[in-house]
Amino acid sequence: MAKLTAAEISEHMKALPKWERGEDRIKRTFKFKDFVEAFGWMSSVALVAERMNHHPEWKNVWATVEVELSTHDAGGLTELDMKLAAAMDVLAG
Ligand code: H2B
Repeated sequence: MAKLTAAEISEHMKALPKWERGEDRIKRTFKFKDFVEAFGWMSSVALVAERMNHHPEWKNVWATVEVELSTHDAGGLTELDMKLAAAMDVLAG
């Protein structure tokens, strides 16, 4: 999986307005009603991530989940990060 160019990343970010761009990653904080909603969403995302063989870095504190996506094997952002971010947005409703 090839690292995206700066121009390609900018293009993808238009479809991911709630995500913030970091140096080699994208980040978003998701807020839910309570812990069960947050953990339920994480469980749904986990199944997608496993199917993609692409896994998030995330931290859950009660109803909040802080997510960072990066492709470690590529040392930066790839299409996989953009696809997983879009899937997370859809699953969050
Ligand atoms: N997830 C992410 N985010 N980046 C990777 O480079 C990656 C992964 N690589 N999940 C996969 C697993 C790899 O380590 C295994 C061996 O397939």
